[in-house]
Amino acid sequence: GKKAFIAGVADDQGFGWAIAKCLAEAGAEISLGVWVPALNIFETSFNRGKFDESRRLSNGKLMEFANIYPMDAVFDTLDDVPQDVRENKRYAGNEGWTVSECAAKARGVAKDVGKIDILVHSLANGPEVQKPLLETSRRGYLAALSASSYSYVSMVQRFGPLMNPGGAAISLTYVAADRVIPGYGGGMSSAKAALESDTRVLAYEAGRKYQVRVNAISAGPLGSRAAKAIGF
Ligand code: ZID
Repeated sequence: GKKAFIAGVADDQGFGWAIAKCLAEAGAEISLGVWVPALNIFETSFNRGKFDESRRLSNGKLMEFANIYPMDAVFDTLDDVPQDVRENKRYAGNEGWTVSECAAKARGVAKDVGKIDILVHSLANGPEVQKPLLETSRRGYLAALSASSYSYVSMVQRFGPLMNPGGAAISLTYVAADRVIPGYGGGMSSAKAALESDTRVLAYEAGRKYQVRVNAISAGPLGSRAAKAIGF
């Protein structure tokens, strides 16, 4: 079976979960990268059976995850993590959650069970998404790009070497990258434009280097936590 690593699942409402479900139906083994501040509630809900109904596969079994890793895709290495984040109580209880450390953990797994075939980036964050671009701060804009665009570059960089030739990386984009969508502010439209351009360049580079495909899907609307937060 294929091995998939999916970053950006923290409940059963978003695209990451839906993709996990499809891959599980197709027989893939799935590992998750869960945003550190959301991990505790995700695991608690999971263990209490809150997701059991949506874990049910057509064969009657429940979808299982081979690994659930804490992850924060705005940090590449431990050196990048500022003191206040290191000491934050939601982060301090977890370790190895930067992108490079997640890849290193996955590599440990890969040694035992084989390399990754499918890499999914289903994450975005724009702290000022509710503000029009005209009112967006530099900090908010750069945060949107860091979480929503560079995070994909970082993942393909760090996970690319762990992927089987013929594998595929995929991210989720939005048409606001090339058309004006009022309400999709805070630099999120810019972030999706960067994501789409980077996807083309990464496809060229990682295609040659690792023989993997790199794509982005422009998603239709889904009532995820992220979408509800911006009233979409
Ligand atoms: P979600 O909240 O389920 O997933 C986002 C995940 O990102 C959450 O689990 C967060 O914990 C995680 N996350 C945030 N920051 C970090 C971080 N630093 N490190 C690691 N994880 C982090 O929401 P979702 O499923 O909507 O989002 C998944 C992807 O789909 C994102 O890239 C979205 O931008 C993209 N997407 C979603 C929608 C939608 O409708 N839900 C649309 C387009 C793209 C869209 O808004 N018509 C109208 C609207 C839309 C499409 C068509």
